[in-house]
Amino acid sequence: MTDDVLRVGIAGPVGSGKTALIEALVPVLIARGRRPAVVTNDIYTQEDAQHVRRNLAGVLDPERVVGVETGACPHTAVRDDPTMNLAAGAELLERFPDIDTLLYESGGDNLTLTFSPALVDMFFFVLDTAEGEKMPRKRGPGITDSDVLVINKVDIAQYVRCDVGVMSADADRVREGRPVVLTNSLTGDGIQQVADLLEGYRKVPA
Ligand SMILES: Nc1nc2c(ncn2[C@@H]2O[C@H](COP(=O)(O)OP(=O)(O)OP(=O)(O)O)[C@@H](O)[C@H]2O)c(=O)[nH]1
Ligand SMILES: [Mg+2]
Repeated sequence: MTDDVLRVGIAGPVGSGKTALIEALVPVLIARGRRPAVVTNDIYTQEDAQHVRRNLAGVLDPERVVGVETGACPHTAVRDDPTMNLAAGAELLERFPDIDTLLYESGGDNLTLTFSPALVDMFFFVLDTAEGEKMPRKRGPGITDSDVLVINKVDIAQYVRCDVGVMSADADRVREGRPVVLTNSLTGDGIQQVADLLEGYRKVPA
């Protein structure tokens, strides 16, 4: 794995919008001159990989999307034993040596999920307003320690009695200043800010 490839994990509860975030982020990264590729994780299927290929048709070469079927708990495949994901990333880089950004979507999991530092350089944790305003207060390493906390689906907050102001203030408090971004991944609101934070990440030289 070369040092000039930025490896980014994307985690969060089931259905929070991880795939939608990737589908919104990739075109923005490409417009900024980056050359991304995507590895998705599902337990039994290639569902998310197929979704990304379909939704990014004409934007991202479908060959640059690989679906890993973990067969086990999502956190096992990205934290405890990331062998399958490391192999998927290495295989992508071998086929497309120009890749400079590898996005790894974890399968949906609980608030304790983190990534192995052997697999990613930084990770985003995606919550959504429909999970409830309380979520940041529940903490967990995904919420407190991720490099960027994304609060997605701000558009539907009003329908699920979620006060986005409270949710984001609680997130700021438990994260002690680490970035929090409010997004609507279907319209692209907040995605430029997510891209800024990704591009602002600097690897510590080995
Ligand atoms: N209204 C609204 N819907 C969204 C937003 N982002 C995602 N969705 C919808 O939420 C549903 C789940 O989104 P996904 O992107 O599949 O979520 P995910 O976290 O990748 O799901 P898993 O990989 O299965 O854990 C889909 O129907 C999306 O269209 C958003 O910002 N606003
Ligand atoms: Mg997904």
